[in-house]
Amino acid sequence: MQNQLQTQYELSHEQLEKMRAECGIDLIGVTTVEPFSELLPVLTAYRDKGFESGFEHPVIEERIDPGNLVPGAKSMLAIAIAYYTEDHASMHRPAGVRGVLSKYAWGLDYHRVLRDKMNLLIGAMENELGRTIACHLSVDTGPLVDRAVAERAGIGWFGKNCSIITEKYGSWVFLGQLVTDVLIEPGRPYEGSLCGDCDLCIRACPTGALVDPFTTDSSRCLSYITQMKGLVPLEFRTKMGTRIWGCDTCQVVCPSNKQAANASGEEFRPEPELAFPELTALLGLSSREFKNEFGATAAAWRGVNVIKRNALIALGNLKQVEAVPRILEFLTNDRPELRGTAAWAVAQMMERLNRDRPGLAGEVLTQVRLAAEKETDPAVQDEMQWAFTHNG
Ligand code: B12
Ligand code: SF4
Ligand code: SF4
Repeated sequence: MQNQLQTQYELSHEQLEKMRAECGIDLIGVTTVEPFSELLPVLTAYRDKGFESGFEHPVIEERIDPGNLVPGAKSMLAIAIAYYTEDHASMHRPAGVRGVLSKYAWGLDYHRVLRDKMNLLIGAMENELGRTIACHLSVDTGPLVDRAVAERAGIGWFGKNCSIITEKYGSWVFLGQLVTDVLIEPGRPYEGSLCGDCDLCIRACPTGALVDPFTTDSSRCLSYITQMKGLVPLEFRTKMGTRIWGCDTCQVVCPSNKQAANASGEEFRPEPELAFPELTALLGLSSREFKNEFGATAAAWRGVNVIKRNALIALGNLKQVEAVPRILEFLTNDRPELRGTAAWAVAQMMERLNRDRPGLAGEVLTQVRLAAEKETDPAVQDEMQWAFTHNG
């Protein structure tokens, strides 16, 4: 009876393992296309509590039903690609006044890398089966909950920091999935989370975004905040430190990442000038220059103004007095979030300016006052007013 059932599967795990290695995929798992019914209350509560970022696919019913994505869907393949290369560990901030991009944006944009590898996998499966297969592949921007798919396919377990943690590569992996009409035996998920009593990530999170184990309030998460448009809420600006894009804190502290194997591919090898960009250089980039320099990374999709705003915040946090003349130019910029953030950034330096450069301190206050008089955006006016009342 058991043999009869096994012969129904069209590809064995051995065949899949061979294709995985040939296609440069680090981990592969299989699950069914059964709906993720248990996620319905989780995703609904997440939305009702206001924890969503707005980057999630909007229709919850579609997020939990892989079977709808392909006619005759029978299985789902989950893949993981590791991105922590041997160079990540030895990377140091080069000299100069610099910010930092999250490690996930240090190499090539993972969306492209994973899509390419999954397309190779589709080709390999078609070769093996001698037929065209129906497929729906997605990485990040598809309807499915990538982490839930990976967990059910046995790729890893949920950490209390919400990340999928794998035995071999820790949580430094990107996830993708392929819904297909090929019947493959499903793998087995881990039996729950392996975090045990640890709560290091929850204690280390700078903003309290991990409001409960396994739950991130996006509106407090610096990964979201560095990507949001407009003015960053005041309470998070100093907490951003020198983060220009994303946040790695809850993964860096995780013991499961201490022994993580290095990524083997070349795609994510870091380039120090991009990983730790020079802050005043960022302020000077045009949209075209930004696209040329950062367009191939995962840090480019929100455009240059979000990056400039974050660079202004980082300069304010570093109290970079030398950058004051450059920052003051932004008080009359055509972007309200840059005008307002520039006022905040110089206000961070007033104590130091009053002490070390009183002449420049007076000039700063004059320029902020003049800008405030001309300002028409009420939110920016508030920022400038705030800068006046916090002038050291
Ligand atoms: C929206 C989004 C964000 C938002 C919200 C994050 C979040 N936690 O949901 C923001 C912008 C904040 C974000 C940040 C990051 N993201 Co993001 N993001 C997504 C996206 C598009 C959707 C996530 C989603 O659906 N969330 C819904 C909530 C409810 O899910 P969840 O928080 O993961 O919670 C799950 C578990 O907690 C579990 N659960 C619930 N209750 C319980 C109870 C127990 C006991 C257990 C065991 C589990 C459990 O069920 C939930 C659903 O699976 C996915 C891609 C995708 N399409 O899925 C990428 C994705 C999750 N992001 C990813 C990455 C890399 C990141 C960052 C690490 C980037 C960075 N360094 O800055 C951070 C991590 C922050 C964090 N704490 O999660 C990767 C994760 C890879 C991995 N190894 O897990 C993904 C999968 C993209 C990809 N394809 O590789 N992200
Ligand atoms: S990514 Fe940063 S801000 Fe977000 S939950 Fe993790 S530590 Fe907290
Ligand atoms: S830091 Fe501890 S609690 Fe957080 S994900 Fe890692 S093992 Fe789990």
